[in-house]
Amino acid sequence: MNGFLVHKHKNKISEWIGGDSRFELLYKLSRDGGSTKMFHELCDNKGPTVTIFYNTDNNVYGGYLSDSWGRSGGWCTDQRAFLFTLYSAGHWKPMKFPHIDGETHFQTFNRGPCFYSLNSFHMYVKMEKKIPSNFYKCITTGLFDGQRFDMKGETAQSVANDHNNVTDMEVYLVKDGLPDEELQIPWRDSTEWNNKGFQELKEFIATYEPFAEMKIPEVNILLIGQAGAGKSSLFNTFNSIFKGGISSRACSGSAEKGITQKFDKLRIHDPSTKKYLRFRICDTCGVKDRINIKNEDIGFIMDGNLPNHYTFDHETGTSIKSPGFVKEPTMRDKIHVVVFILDGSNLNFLSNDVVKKLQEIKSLAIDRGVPPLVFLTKIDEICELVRDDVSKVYNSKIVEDAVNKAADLFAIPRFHVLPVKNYEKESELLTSINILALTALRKSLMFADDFLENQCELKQEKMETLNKQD
Ligand SMILES: Nc1nc2c(ncn2[C@@H]2O[C@H](COP(=O)(O)OP(=O)(O)OP(=O)(O)O)[C@@H](O)[C@H]2O)c(=O)[nH]1
Ligand SMILES: [Mg+2]
Repeated sequence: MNGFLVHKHKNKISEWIGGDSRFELLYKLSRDGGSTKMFHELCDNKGPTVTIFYNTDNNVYGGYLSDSWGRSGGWCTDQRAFLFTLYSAGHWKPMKFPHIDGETHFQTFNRGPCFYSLNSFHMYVKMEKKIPSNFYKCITTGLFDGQRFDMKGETAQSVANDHNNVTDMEVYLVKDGLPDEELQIPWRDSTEWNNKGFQELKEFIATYEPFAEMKIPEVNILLIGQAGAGKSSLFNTFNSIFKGGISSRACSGSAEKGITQKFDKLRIHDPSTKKYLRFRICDTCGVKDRINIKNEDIGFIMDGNLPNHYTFDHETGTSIKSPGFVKEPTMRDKIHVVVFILDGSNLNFLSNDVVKKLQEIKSLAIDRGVPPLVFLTKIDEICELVRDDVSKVYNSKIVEDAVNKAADLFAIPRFHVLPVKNYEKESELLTSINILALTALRKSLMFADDFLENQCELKQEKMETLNKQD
């Protein structure tokens, strides 16, 4: 069983420690059990470690120790120790809480990892079976009390919601930096990572036409996912590839309430043919924890009731009285494939609310016969190998694990999960990024055609039944 830390988290912790570090999972509460005997067997005298707590409210926090853990010694001082937080209620908010002075941690045989003001358990902690998630009740005495570590104004309430009930806790050994593991045999076949491979994909997409018998001008690809997962950036990535340079037509970025608030059906112009490509990318606002796009609104989108550039009203929702509401949508208005955009760097920390919402949206698609796909973004943030060279994506064990995790989360086959890396800081196009993005786009066009073909068959069957009745 792998740990939850991915490149982005390791990178931040390495930066705090100072220098490149490699992390090796020593102990995992849910895997190894909550006994201090097991913790000491796996972690004692190993060298510097980082301990991470994952609490039930999606707060992720922990502590770093440059000394080894041990069974004796009582209160000790490690001047390089620090506490930190990575996520607050599922949101990436990294903060380091450095040592001020005095003792930093307690060494004894009958405690798990014990920092001054961040303690785990005495002797034994058992798993409590609760809905929505099982948890381990860790110690809260003096939790983040700011006596030994500078909390920079943060408190037990702001960091951990005033409790230490964790779904898991992990201890990693911190070693000097080495690159992430590279698989010799790729976990998925791919086109060749060269200009020829890219041109073939581009040609496929440039000449794509929707399933002929449906007689629609273009297919509609709906992008849906967490706020900030990279939906608008994905459109920009596709657009940049055909434009031949980095472009930013759909607004992307970061904001608490999400950047995109409208429903836009965006087209891409191909300057080589001076024509629009035969699909529209339907960009929506992101799924969040509280204020959220309503399921009825998603249903309206899928059924083709919402006009282009529709602005959502999360309080009142949409009705047939909403401006521009399409009362009698035809096949050309409908969504033909739904693509869930998941932030690969955040997969282990998705809140239950967001997962539930995304699963509900998947059911809405399945009910309508619309095929779902998952695109996993920000893979450069989870794997160093991919960050340095995107063409290594299928040789990355970390990306393979993330793809498997997303497939499990959505209960879909893993070949329906496609990793992508959006243009975000690059100033020029890169063949490897283009190939990965167009591979994903080609798959969504093929899925859209499957949907159209199924609809066509259903229509024909209906006609035949009617003819028989006549
Ligand atoms: N490193 C990296 N950053 C990315 C990637 N995709 C998107 N981003 C960044 O993530 C942030 C959010 O991207 P957006 O495209 O605005 O996300 P969105 O899903 O449209 O967000 P909302 O409209 O708010 O729902 C931006 O700062 C992007 O630059 C990626 O593949 N890798
Ligand atoms: Mg957006």
